[in-house]
Amino acid sequence: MSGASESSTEPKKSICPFCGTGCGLTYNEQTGKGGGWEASVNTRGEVCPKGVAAFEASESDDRLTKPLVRENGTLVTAPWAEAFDRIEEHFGDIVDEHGADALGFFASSKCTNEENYLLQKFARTLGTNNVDNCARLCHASTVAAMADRLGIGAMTNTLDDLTEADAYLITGSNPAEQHPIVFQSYLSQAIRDGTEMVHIDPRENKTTNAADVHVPVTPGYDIPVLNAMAKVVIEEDLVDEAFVEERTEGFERLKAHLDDVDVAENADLAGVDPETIREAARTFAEADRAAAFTGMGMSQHHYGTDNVHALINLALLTGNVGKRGTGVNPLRGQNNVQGAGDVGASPGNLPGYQPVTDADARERVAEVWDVEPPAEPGLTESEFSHMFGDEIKGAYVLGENPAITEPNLSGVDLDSLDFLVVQDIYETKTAEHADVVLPASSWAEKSGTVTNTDRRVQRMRPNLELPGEARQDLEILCEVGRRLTDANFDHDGPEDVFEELTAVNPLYEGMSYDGIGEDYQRWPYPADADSGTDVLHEETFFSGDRTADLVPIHHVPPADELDDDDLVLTTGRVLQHFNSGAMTRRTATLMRMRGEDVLQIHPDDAAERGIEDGDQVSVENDRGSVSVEAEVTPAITRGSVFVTFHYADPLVNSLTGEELDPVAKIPEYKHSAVRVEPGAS
Ligand SMILES: Nc1nc2c(c(=O)[nH]1)N[C@H]1C(S)=C(S)[C@@H](COP(=O)(O)OP(=O)(O)OC[C@H]3O[C@@H](n4cnc5c(=O)[nH]c(N)nc54)[C@H](O)[C@@H]3O)O[C@H]1N2
Ligand SMILES: Nc1nc2c(c(=O)[nH]1)N[C@H]1C(S)=C(S)[C@@H](COP(=O)(O)OP(=O)(O)OC[C@H]3O[C@@H](n4cnc5c(=O)[nH]c(N)nc54)[C@H](O)[C@@H]3O)O[C@H]1N2
Ligand code: SF4
Ligand SMILES: [Mo]
Repeated sequence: MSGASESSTEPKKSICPFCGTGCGLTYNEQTGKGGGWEASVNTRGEVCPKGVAAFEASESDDRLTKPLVRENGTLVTAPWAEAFDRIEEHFGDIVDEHGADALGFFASSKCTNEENYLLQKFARTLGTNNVDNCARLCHASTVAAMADRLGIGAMTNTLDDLTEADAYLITGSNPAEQHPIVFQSYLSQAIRDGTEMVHIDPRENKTTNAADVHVPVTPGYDIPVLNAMAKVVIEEDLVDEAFVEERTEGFERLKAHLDDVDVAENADLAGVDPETIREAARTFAEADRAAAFTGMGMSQHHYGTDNVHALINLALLTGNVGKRGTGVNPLRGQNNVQGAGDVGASPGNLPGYQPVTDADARERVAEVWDVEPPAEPGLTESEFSHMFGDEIKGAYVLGENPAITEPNLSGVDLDSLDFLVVQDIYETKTAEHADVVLPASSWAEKSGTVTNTDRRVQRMRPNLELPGEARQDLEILCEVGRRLTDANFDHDGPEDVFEELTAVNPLYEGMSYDGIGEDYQRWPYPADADSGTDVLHEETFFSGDRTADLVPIHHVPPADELDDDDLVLTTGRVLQHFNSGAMTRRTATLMRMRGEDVLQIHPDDAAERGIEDGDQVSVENDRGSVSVEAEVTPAITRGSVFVTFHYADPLVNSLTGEELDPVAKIPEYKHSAVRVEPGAS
């Protein structure tokens, strides 16, 4: 099953390892670069710069080629057997001494469905539900709100039908840079053909350039904006009365709540012009079909779930759910973050979002696993990463880089763990703290399935040989599973694991490796159309109900209070880097593009502090401090500053807080109080 045996000189059709768009990508042997094939999403074979660079990340000289173990404080190379023996011994000891709940498992949205399925099976058959993936830091709040209201947390619509919308409301999302092919090949085309667009974002960025209305919200003040928009919809008779009557409950209660909302007051709170809010509301509500897109600007707050509830209200009030060209559409982040959740890499859910608390669901998986999973929901990664050295004694990190990406990093003490295993393709900042480092397979060497943002399950195929002694992620997970649990981990490859997955995951039931072929199968599967159900919630909501609730949502203040001279720090992304930068910084193509590890600051805020464009500034709060170059620009709203989290230096997550959303346990990456001063800190 190794990549080597499956790879041949013929380029294979695979799927891009970066964002959730899910473009088809293949290898150009002459140039070593990625090129698109005419796949289901990038139908003309178009790809963005990250797709072009994707193979360079795999061919980097920095790849791990041998297992490493910690000897007298330093990591040294060791045979595989030695690495596995140490994991078996030390994880075994932790389980014996403290119980399996003293372990935390990070699954990987960079890995396939099969690999994530095996990791959660490993954790659960070892005896703990403490298994999670980066969706916790990403769209967990979106998923929670949508599951609560509509019955399932995924894009309601598909990229294809969304081109039929007459208006887009894009909030807290910058698809021009973060989902470039979604933007170029779907949204921009529609915009060129007349679809109007509202962009709610504290910054003017490449997405804003295509907007008809820009609402430059102060980070953290989306509920006032969305409630004010809902108020305008009611005031100006823009409610879809037939839809509200047939498909919703609770209109009077919401209306009573909105009666108390003052558009001008909310606009003032959010730092925007009331007329801009009115215009945004009209653009959305007057359209025949209007689609909402939501991203990290909405989800990454300690009331991220409520933010999305407020957005769902707006979509329901205007009858924009259950039809082509409408809906509430979270653009999913990593290439397989949708899949990692679908296959159960989450502390509360078994595969297919079946709650671990459901005895029947546990029994159904136990029939296949021969071991029953624990009944209590586990800890989320945002929780257990801050309990290292206390309740949590050991951790297994599959393809994540928490040393850079978790919030409030001074509270994440990797060195206080009794035992840390890191399974990655490079010696990352996280791996530097490990007791055992396992050299794994990159996307370019593996087979398996990944699920993109609009619920398409597609197949990856290997184009490169594994470097050195690196092994397939899937083989490694089978070995640790065999050594430490009583469950069956004798899988002879991804197809075999996928078959087991389809038996325990009702959403994937009926899919097959062969059936997917070079195309895709969309969940829920099977459906009316051969390739799956396209638009969700058409006749009934996914919950099975004909109606969804309209719910009053109140503004919740951000966790950090601002002192007089404080600015609001919001963090995010740029086109040429990806998350912790582990892959993108190892590619010549992307490193030639400008780095943009700069702090965007408004000219008035800069002038008040004596800061000029290009100056080194210190950004600090009670949690930490970083030095970064200032970019003085009116693109960022006054009172706020923006910087990416792509670097170990500046380590931006030394500044972010760990206040969590009570429902989704997502941290507040998008609002921290900071002092910004000239000079390095
Ligand atoms: N190039 C690139 N592409 C990526 C990634 C990457 O790292 N680089 N990462 C992938 C991943 S994992 C994810 S999750 C997606 C994320 O994709 P996006 O959701 O687009 O991610 P962000 O850039 O974090 O945030 C989006 C926008 O929210 C705005 N924002 C900040 N605070 C607020 C607020 O309080 N309210 C509102 N309304 N907006 C706010 C920011 O200015 C930013 O433009 O991208 C994926 N694609
Ligand atoms: N301040 C701030 N912090 C944030 C965010 C923010 O907006 N602001 N966004 C959050 C979000 S949305 C996300 S998704 C997280 C992302 O957080 P992480 O998931 O921790 O970030 P990545 O850099 O994507 O880490 C992926 C790791 O997987 C490894 N890898 C890649 N391919 C493979 C493979 O095939 N096999 C194995 N075994 N390993 C592989 C890479 O080398 C890398 O170390 O960050 C969160 N943190
Ligand atoms: S849009 Fe996303 S999936 Fe497509 S090539 Fe770019 S990074 Fe890869
Ligand atoms: Mo993400």
